[in-house]
Amino acid sequence: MELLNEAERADALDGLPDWDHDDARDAITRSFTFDNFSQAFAFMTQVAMLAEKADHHPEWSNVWNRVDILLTTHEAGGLSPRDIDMAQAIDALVE
Ligand code: HBI
Repeated sequence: MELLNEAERADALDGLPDWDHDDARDAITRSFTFDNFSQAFAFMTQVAMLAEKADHHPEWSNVWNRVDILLTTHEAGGLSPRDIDMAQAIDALVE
């Protein structure tokens, strides 16, 4: 799996306005806030099923109604198209 080059990364991030680039990790991050823990955990369940299907898993944490997600491709050592695809699929869950 190939890393995104700088131009590809810039293009991808233009299409993901709610995600931030973590320079240190070459990762993308987004924080989601829900009304309560049940909604947050239901969202995590949906993301978990997407992740299993894609064999591409988030680094994440949950505190009550908040879910923080970081995506990067470990085997590539940074951002790859798989992260962009996963971010788009996650965004579609909350649109
Ligand atoms: N998830 N985010 C992420 N990055 C990976 O490189 C990755 C993964 N899930 C599974 C996976 N790689 C496997 O393909 C390998 O660890 C075997």
